[in-house]
Amino acid sequence: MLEGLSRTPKTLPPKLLYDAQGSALFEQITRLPEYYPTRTEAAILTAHAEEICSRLGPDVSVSELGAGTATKTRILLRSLLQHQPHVDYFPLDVSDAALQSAKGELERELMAVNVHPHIGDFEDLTFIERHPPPRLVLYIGSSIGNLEQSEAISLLRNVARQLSNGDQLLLGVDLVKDSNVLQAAYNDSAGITASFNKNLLVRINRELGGHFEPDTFSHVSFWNETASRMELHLESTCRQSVRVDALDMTLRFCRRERIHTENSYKYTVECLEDLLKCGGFNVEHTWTDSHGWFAVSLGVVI
Ligand code: AVJ
Repeated sequence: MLEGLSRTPKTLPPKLLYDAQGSALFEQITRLPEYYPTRTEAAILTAHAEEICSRLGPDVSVSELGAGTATKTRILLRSLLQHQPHVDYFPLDVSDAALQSAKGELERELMAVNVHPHIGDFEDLTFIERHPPPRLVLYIGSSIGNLEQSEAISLLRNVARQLSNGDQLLLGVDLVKDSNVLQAAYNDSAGITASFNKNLLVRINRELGGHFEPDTFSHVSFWNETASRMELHLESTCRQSVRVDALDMTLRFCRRERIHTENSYKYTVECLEDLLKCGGFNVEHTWTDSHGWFAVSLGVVI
């Protein structure tokens, strides 16, 4: 927080959006009529779960980066249980609350899945290597879209480094599309995305003794065509100073000054497949939906 708020322009990493409240708000976003990514990816997984599972190694263990409540993952696990009697499932997420909900729901619905939650971000991925091979790593939900291209490549290389011959990665990314569809998805009419974004200020207030007045900031989102990304910002509606006690810091905002809170990069299928190759994987297959809005790729470690 200190590092990001000291920068010009002020920038905070999107993983900070996911405290318990932020994760709950994101769950609400996934159910919004305008937010197409979750339901589109779920439809791809449902339509192709059998084919995906038939391309996997025998008796895989499954790890997942940024699993959240693992709602979409259940589609795959259900299908995987047609191929193997048990699944060891290792979800990683920054939100303990989301992981607890994932574990509860999964163990209730799929008794042959053993859930081993792991709280953390993507800085330490050595937990993957400790799981029994053959391995399947899930990185679905397009959260790779939060990363700059160079960061995305290093993350994939880091994943590949934990894997052995034949281990696989299933990667879900959001695709470039009509900017009106994108704009609506990140600026929904019910204002849930705005609350999700502003929750970052509420979190700073609660956890760091911040004195933000969330109502003096507005949610700003737009499509940056040159960079191929949606951008989310919090924009100060007035000139103001905000004290953050635990950081011993007084933040100064000009009117209209922004905190950059998130990028959500959109790919083409070609860029997605290049990304996988650069990250150390051979592409086995890519599935998309009928609109070409979302893509899921299966890669095998080189
Ligand atoms: C969780 C990163 C995939 O980029 O669409 C949704 C987060 N932000 N609405 C996305 C998000 C605003 C989401 N990811």
